[in-house]
Amino acid sequence: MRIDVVTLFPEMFEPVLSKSIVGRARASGSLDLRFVNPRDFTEDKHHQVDDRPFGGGAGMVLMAEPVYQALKKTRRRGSRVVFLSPQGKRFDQAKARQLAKVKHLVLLCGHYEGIDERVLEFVDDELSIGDFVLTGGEIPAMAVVDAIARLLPGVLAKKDAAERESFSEGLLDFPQFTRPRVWRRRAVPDVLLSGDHRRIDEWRRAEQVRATRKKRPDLLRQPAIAR
Ligand code: 9D3
Repeated sequence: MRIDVVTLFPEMFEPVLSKSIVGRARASGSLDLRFVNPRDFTEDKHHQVDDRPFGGGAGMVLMAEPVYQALKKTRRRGSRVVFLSPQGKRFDQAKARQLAKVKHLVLLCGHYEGIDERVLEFVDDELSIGDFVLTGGEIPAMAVVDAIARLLPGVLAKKDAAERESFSEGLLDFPQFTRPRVWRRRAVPDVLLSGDHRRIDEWRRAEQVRATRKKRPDLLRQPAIAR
């Protein structure tokens, strides 16, 4: 899969997306991740990418032309252009699965107060990562890349494949424990040391339901097909 991120701040991404599973996905060729800076498509001597909003108001608006030129250079037939914006539909695991099937994704990051409305015509999808205000679309774009990368074929080990599906069951994870067996007088539940995998599976399923009821009761009232 190829992902191009259109951003005024490409240098924000590499320290995060060169590590861990995303870093491995890129090194192994499962993910080709590149960056395009609208500033490189300006022709004036100050490389201006933003300007004051018509009608007045605080902050700066990303200008249409540098964004349009960056998109024009980047998109091809069959590309999916996603704009990260506080006005977007909520990005969730169902959306991650859907986007992981796309051959070429273009993630457009806004910054400042937003982007000139007239470039939204060149956008297929507008997504938010939640109802809170960030300073730009870069961190949301990193979250989207991360969520997609781990779904690409061959990125997670075989034994993690079921884990990869876990959110789609609509329940939270069961609790995890590792060595030592007793830590500061707190013991690991005996069942996990029993070697009885039927009992372990039953215990884990019960804990999933318990955790979901306690932490995210809203998930139990939602049909799992939405995920
Ligand atoms: C909603 C606030 N807007 C009206 C005052 C101004 C504004 C604030 C912050 C416009 C853009 C931004 C930058 N945020 C994003 O680009 C963004 C975002 C977010 O802030 N929260 C959750 N998801 C996303 S995706 C992109």
